[in-house]
Amino acid sequence: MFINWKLREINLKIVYYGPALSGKTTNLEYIHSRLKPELRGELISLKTREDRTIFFDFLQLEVGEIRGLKPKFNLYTVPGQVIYAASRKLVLQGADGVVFVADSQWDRLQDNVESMRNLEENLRQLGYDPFHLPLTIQYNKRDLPDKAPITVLEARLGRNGVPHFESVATRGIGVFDTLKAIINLVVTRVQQEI
Ligand SMILES: Nc1nc2c(ncn2[C@@H]2O[C@H](COP(=O)(O)OP(=O)(O)OP(=O)(O)O)[C@@H](O)[C@H]2O)c(=O)[nH]1
Ligand SMILES: [Mg+2]
Repeated sequence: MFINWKLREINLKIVYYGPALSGKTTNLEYIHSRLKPELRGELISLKTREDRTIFFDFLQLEVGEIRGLKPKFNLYTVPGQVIYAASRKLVLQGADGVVFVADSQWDRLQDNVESMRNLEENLRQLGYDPFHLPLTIQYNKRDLPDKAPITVLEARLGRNGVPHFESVATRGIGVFDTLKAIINLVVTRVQQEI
C-alpha cells in the first residue's frame, strides 16, 4: 500500500499467483477487455514467444473510493513456471492481496499444491503472515472434462475457509466475481489500517 496524500491516491497491489498455465494472464486479459478504458490502463505483458509470462503482467484499475482517497488497484501476475522462482518472489513483494489461480485438472493437482506452498514460503520470507494476507482462490478450467471436484482441490490446498470461485477464465466465467472478492477483502483491510 502506498498513499500519495497530495494526489489523494492510494495504490494497492493484487497479485495473481499459481502454477504454470493455470490461467493467470487470461484473467487479466479478460478484465482488460471488459473494462471501459477510463477505468483501466493498458495491459503490459512481458512474455515469451509462446505466450508464457516471463516476468509479470500488469494492469491498473481505478475504481471506487476509500475514505476520500482514489484507489488504484495494481494487478500483477507472476510467471508460474518453476524456473522463474526469483521473479515470482519479486512480484509478490508489497502485495496487499493475492488471488491464487488453481488449475482444476487432476494431473495438475500436485502443481497446485506446490505452488501454494511456494506462495506461503515466499510470503514468510518477505515478512508476511501467509495466513493473514487477504486471499481468494480461483478454481479455473472448470470447462475441462478431467477436473477434480472442488472438495478435493480444497482439501489438498489446505486453505479451507478462504473464499473461492469456480471459473472458466477463457470465457470470463468467475473472473469478475474473483476480482470483486479480493478487492473487497483488500479494501476492508485498508480501511482498518488507515
Ligand atoms: N480450457 C480452458 N483453458 C484455459 C482456461 N483459462 C486459461 N486457459 C488456457 O490455458 C493456457 C494458459 O493460460 P495463461 O493465462 O497464459 O496461463 P498463466 O497462468 O498465465 O501461465 P504462466 O504465465 O506460464 O504462469 C492458455 O492456452 C489459455 O487459453 C479455462 O478456464 N479453460
Ligand atoms: Mg502468465
